[in-house]
Amino acid sequence: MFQIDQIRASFPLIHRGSQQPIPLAYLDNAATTQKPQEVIQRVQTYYENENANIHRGIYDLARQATDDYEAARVKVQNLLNASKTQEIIFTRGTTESINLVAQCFLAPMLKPGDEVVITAMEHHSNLVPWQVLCKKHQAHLKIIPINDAGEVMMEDYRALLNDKTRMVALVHISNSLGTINPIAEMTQLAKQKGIPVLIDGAQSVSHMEIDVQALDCDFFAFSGHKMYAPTGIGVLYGKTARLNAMEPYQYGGEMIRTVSYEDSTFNALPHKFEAGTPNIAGAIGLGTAIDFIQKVGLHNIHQHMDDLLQYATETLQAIEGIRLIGTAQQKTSIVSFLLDDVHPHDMGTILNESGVAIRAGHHCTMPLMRHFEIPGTTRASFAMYNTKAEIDQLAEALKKVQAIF
Ligand code: 7TS
Repeated sequence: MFQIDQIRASFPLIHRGSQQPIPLAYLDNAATTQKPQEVIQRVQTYYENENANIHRGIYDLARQATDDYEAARVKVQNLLNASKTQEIIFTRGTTESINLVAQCFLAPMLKPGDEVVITAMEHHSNLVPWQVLCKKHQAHLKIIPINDAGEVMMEDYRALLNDKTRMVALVHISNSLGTINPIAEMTQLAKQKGIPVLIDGAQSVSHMEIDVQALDCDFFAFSGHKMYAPTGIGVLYGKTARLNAMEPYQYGGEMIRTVSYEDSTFNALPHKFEAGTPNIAGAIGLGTAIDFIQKVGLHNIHQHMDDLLQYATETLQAIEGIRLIGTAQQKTSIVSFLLDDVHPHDMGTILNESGVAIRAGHHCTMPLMRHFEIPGTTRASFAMYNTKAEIDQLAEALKKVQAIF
């Protein structure tokens, strides 16, 4: 059972915010979500009772910390349905996961004339790493075009895949438009030609079930902080064969097997990619966030997102002067819009005074904004604790904005 009151009570910041004279409507969840008490408590417990460095101690405390850290890895493995625990690499987040693949997987093989394919709606972190690499190697970054609704044009995508394509990198859910891309079909099309695929799951992993084996993607990246976990922790999933064939990302402790002054050998997966002391508390907190999500149920969360999206779309469309940006058939949890010719930043300021926390700007998708010929949008993005009342609060605030301008 999805009990919204109980869920809201589980998030201290949401609970306190709702008791303010002007209640807080936190609608910036695509940027980062709030954290449930269980996650906050788990991190605190770790520091109070369990803190030790991992993978090296022989005393109980260090063993416990290692076990907890590795147990979190198993939780991630289960969340993604990865076949092996060693395929889960802890990183700082989506951005680092993508950079790791760009530098350790693609860079060593990229040759002049090669091509990398991405969509027109990528977050800068799934665009700039490939762009820089392509420039360095005289390769070409190819962009899958989108239609006016913000959906990828599948025929153009098919036509872009050829024997020069070395990598396809796709956002699962657009952080600016809410579009759910048909990544299963898109991955399959690339795999039929033997092209490796990375999926940016930053916006999807907290809203829908992911099965990396069914998808058959080579890499899948996400951030903990957008799924109720602490900042500074994220994941790169990679197929064993891909990860084994790659050079290490960083060099130092943890990732070595033997070191002499002349030479070093490197550790097995996943440690080969986790140089230095990792974010132990973050990983453990991520494990607790996964437990929390699974207790609520991803299916229930997805359903709630769809309900909120539908309500928000109807409510906003009823306001004269609203233009929605991103009207894909397959869409979830995010509404981006413009109101008359009010600049999104001015709007954000006035909404703030009404207790509405919302993002305004280009959302780290500047080329996408250029595609729509707009400077940016105002964006409401939902999480499991959001309500229709908060969408009403947004709508009322927008009417105030209209009255002022
Ligand atoms: N990919 C997508 C689709 C994202 O939405 C984001 C962050 C990232 C990658 C980068 O994630 P990070 O955790 O490494 O920073 N998106 C947003 C946003 O929409 N507003 O703030 C951050």
